[in-house]
Amino acid sequence: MIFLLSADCPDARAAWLRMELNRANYAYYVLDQPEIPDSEYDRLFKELKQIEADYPGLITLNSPTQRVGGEVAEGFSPVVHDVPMLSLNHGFKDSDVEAFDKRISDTLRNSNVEYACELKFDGLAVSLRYEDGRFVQASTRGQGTTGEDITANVKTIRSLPLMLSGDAVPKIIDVRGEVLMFRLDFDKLNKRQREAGQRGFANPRNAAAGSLRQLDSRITAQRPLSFFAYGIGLFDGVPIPDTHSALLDWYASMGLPVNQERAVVRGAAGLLAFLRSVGTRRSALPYDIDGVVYKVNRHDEQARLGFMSRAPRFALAHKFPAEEALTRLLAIEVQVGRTGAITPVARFEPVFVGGATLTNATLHNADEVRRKNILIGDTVIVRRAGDVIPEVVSAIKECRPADAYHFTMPTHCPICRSKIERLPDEAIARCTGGLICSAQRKQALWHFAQRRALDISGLGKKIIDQLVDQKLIHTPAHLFNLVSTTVVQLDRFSNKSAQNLIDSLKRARYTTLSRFIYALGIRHVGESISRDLAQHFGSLDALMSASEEALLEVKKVGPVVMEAIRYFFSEPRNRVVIQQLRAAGVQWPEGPPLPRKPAGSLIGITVVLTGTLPTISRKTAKERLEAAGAKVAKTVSKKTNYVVAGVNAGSKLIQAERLGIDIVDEKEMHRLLENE
Ligand code: 5U1
Repeated sequence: MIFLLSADCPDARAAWLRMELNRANYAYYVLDQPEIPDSEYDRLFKELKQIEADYPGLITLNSPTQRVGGEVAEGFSPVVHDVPMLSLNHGFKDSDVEAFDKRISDTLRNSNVEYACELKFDGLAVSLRYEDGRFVQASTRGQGTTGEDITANVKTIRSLPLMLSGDAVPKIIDVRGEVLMFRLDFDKLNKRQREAGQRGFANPRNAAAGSLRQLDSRITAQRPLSFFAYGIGLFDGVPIPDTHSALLDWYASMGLPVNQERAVVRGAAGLLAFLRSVGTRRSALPYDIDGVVYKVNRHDEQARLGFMSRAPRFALAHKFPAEEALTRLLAIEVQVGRTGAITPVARFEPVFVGGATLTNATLHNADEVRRKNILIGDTVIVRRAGDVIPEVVSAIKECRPADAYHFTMPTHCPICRSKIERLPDEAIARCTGGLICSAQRKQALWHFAQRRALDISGLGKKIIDQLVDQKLIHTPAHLFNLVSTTVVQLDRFSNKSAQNLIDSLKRARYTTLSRFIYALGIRHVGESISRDLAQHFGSLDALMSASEEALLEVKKVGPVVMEAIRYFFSEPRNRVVIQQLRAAGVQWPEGPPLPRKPAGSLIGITVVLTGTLPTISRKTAKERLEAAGAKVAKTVSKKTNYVVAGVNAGSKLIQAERLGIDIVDEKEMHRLLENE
């Protein structure tokens, strides 16, 4: 083997160096068992770099030198996931776990279901594509169907193999898992950041997220990120193991990092025992977790259970209770919302809880403050509800100081001095100032500019505050009169960013009817109702002049929503703003309303039946579906809308899962037949 070390044979030497360095990386980052000293690693690395500099043709995709980050990207391109990245249903209590196990046992008719249990990492879900064993792409989850391309950044994660090892390497595989930062690495990074005069990150999750979102992958390369694999998306070329636990073993055999804190158990008792055992060791783990995940172990059983909208029925995330902390309530102030809603907000002494420093939390409404019996001056328990939204849980009565006092709802708006009113049947008090109130104007503008509404990029809250406070705009229509010479005078604007905002306003003029309806900010009219209204009426004029009866014909529009729509369009001020927006060039394609489907119709829907249905034959199911207008196909393709799966469903179910098609059971099929 002497010739491998010879400098006369650079390709062999480079191959040997790559192998040695990759092995050292795996031993260090995955097995946590360093094989060679750092100085030796650095020496081999330097030598490989030199060979590659002298012979660029020898650079391979799996060379460890390719992890150091490359050129600066302008943005992240979208990546459509071939198999959607799902989320998990959540449970918090033992009874949620018992109900999960019962549901599964009943559906599978198996009273002793086998589960794979894992940790729920507090990181970011990513999908890694390997083709013929080679790492080719990494993407974020996004909203599940489309994420962002973060290949250059993920490539810098040392524990990730750039090439899968072993004989059974698939032609294509999407490995799903979590990118995270170990606590020690996080502490070191924050120390470095502060020493460099930069702000530290609040917690390891934020640090991991911030690192993955770097446009310059050379910066990511300096961030100590880790990865654990826990799932699969698209795959081709080799059959995958029968169980989830075997899938993870297979991943590990190919060199992918798989967490070893996992177990295969049976029944609810097994699941809860796993949770308790992890709970006792949680603080000793070197990374943050926020719970555990239970998955039905057998893949064929997973397939039989199918999915509910965005989450699989075969899995449950059991979250640990939110962390709580004590602090002192300094004040209860009120905030004015887009529709004038007055929300009491608790201001308290800063307190670090659940990975973030909290200083305030919404108290929702005056009744809630009374119900919780919280006085200003109290010592209160705070937490992050669902580990995100700050919440005041309760006051410690024993610590109540003598001068603690009750919150009273102001009679007048703190912003515009208009009267605050509370309708007898409403929990919410409202400022009656409407668009006279600058707080409501700001919120309305922000809502209007949101990505899901007119999508005016570059128009954030701070800019809206300035535009309103300096009386440069009053209504959304005024936005379209802005010129860059005005914008550039605001804080935080350069000539270029001012022009960018003007350009994005130009683009935002071309929208869709449903986005425009949503952007108007009509009470109770969210994105989904806006879509239904646009589809139903086809034009804004038709919607604006719709009668009560016509509005009530729209799916999801009941009396409350109907009233809100009628009230909005009856307001002369709102009609003027709409007119101004149209005059400013805001436009959308309009057409005749779409023909309404006859009741009970599944016209245009393609369904595939597979397996034995519990109560009716496949023949009867086919007849019923066809009678409702559905096409019943024999094979699953991208055109399939639903797969109805019964017991012993086979390859069609697996194909549906791979293509991300909605899988329903017989019960849901009956619901479809009734509702559509
Ligand atoms: N450990 C683990 N985390 N996690 C997150 N497994 C796991 N599986 C997931 C997610 C979102 O999803 C699949 C069950 C679809």
